[in-house]
Amino acid sequence: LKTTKNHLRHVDSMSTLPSRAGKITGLNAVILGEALASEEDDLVFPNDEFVRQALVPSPKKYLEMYKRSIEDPAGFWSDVASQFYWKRRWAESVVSENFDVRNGSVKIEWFKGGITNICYNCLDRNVESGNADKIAIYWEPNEPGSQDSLTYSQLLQRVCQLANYLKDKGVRKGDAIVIYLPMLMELPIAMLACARIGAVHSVVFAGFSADSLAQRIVDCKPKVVITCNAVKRGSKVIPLKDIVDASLIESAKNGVSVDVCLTYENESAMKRESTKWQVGRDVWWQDVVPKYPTTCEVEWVDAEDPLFLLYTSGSTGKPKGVLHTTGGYMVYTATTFKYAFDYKPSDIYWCTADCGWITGHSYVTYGPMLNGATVVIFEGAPNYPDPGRSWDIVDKFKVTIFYTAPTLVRSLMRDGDEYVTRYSRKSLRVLGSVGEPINPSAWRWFFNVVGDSRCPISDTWWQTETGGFMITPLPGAWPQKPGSATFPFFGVQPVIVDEKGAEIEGECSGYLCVKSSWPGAFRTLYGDHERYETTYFKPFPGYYFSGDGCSRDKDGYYWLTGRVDDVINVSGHRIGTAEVESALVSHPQCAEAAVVGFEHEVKGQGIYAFVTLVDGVPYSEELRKSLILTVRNQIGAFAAPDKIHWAPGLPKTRSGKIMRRILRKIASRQLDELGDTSTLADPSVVEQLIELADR
Ligand code: 6R9
Repeated sequence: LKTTKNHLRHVDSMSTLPSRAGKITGLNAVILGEALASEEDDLVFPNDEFVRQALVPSPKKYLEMYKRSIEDPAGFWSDVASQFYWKRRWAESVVSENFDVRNGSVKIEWFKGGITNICYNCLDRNVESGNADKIAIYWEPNEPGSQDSLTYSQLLQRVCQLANYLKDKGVRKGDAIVIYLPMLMELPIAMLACARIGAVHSVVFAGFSADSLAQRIVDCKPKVVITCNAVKRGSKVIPLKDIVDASLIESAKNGVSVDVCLTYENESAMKRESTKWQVGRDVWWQDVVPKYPTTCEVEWVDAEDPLFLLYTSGSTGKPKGVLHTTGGYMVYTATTFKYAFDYKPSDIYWCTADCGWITGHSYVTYGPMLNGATVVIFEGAPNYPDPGRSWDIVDKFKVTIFYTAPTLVRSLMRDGDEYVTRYSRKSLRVLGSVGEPINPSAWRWFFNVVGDSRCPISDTWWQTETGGFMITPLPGAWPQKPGSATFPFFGVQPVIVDEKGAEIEGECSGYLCVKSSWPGAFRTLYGDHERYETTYFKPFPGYYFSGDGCSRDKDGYYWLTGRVDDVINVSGHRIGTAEVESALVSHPQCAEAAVVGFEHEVKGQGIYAFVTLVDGVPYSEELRKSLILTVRNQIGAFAAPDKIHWAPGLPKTRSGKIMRRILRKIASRQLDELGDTSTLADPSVVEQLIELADR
């Protein structure tokens, strides 16, 4: 209770937020840019017109709702949950949790005993309430010039056909299905079909290599793998089915064989005649699925039954299977979507994330569709055929809410304003950012150039583990500070702790933790509850530890400062340094590798690898390329190191621990800030590394 009170005090400081000075008028949004003491004092106010129509139009309204969500979570969340369809209402206790490892095993349950189905709530509920003919999905293919769309009732029919097919193949409640698809409409269709029959989907981003896919297949043992033959990204054709074939050979070697590989023929990328085929196992989607009935009984599930598994990177080489359940996730993604984007039924919403990441789960598929929103899905790359493509799509579909990642903002910013300003973008009203901290200059460009200084930016901080937004602006509710994710969402109690796990109050920096659960929280790591507790609940007992550093300023705004563990964030993609290291050392000529992140102008962070070669092997350009190729093959192109630094030795402590602190400094060329190297087993390796820095 004490921390809750403290937290409410932080939030209360908002009621004394600097108010808009009377002298500044006439602008849509007022930017107090000039005589700033620091970024903390840089306030961007929402314009009056926006505030008038906003769902949460003032700090006061937010505070009222926020206070209730903290003081009476059960009341607050059951009111929200009642807007959904429940076959049977949950039992007496809305939430039951043990959040403190010191009191036994960590357990989180929301709406336990409630019986529902998230696919039903996304589709049937919208169809039955008058939205049958509303567009659910606009699909924009890689090549400009055409488009496709599905209404809510058409989407429901497609989902039912696939659900019936899967049932026919023996898929039952609780069975896993791996989905390895690019951004075709079939990707959300597949997710929703699984949810409809209670199967647990595990979407694997279609940029992952055969080895990474195999690793995930071996872990979750799916009954069916759903993929397509190929995809075109920009001008490049990627033969996805070949990757799946290789991964299935690899999985079989590890004792996991998959009976059915349902393959969508993505004709524009590759004809079926050119696709390699294993008769008996492989089935063309178009040959079987359309033959099934367009209605399918819903499998009613408990709120705590698993909905999906999504593998994410941690600080060891083995990806973690983050498990989300049904009821709490449903309520949480729907509510966060609605408030953080100030969603109105007339909005056209486009999130550029791929469904292979959590953002595509919560904010391409579930959150928006639970609200009956119209969602744009784009198959291609944002710079093809040119860097104006995003704005072309915005104008084409009259997108009102545009949600993307800082890496895209920075790369478009580099391409020049003219690619933006040649399009109207008048439809836009809310912008969003996710994946990594957005630097104030990119924020400003996004705000001024893309949004014509008219659209608030929701810089949403959250994680695969949190299921939905945790710290985020509510557009229209309060002034923004470029680079700050601002304040916690309803029901979320962030705390900042020091190394010892003691909560720090007021203006401070430290480790970002969360006190007590929220409905969208993950419930375990698949098959490894112990790792769940060790990673997230043991570092600071009593709290969920996010792995992020954070500071809070004098006005109570939160500023995320990046990961504090061995996870790096490249173009918003989470990559464990250990995963890249283990790929590198699998190369026969690599003896040892240490990977760190370094600041990268466009990607946010780049991957910097120190590599020690096997004795007697000389450095060569060819070897450099072959090392990079190894990582591409084992993890995926997005994890390829930007820099290989030859290292005759690595700086290690006497107990053999690599001192990454020193490697980070070398990677960023802060050579006069190496700090104390005296505890190294062999301090001379540092000089050698500096000598080889630009080789
Ligand atoms: C949603 C998502 C999670 C990590 C997280 C943090 C970083 C995400 C951010 C942000 C600053 C934001 N992160 N959003 N940092 N500001 N708005 O990206 O999930 O892939 O699990 O990554 O991303 O470091 O810990 P995930």
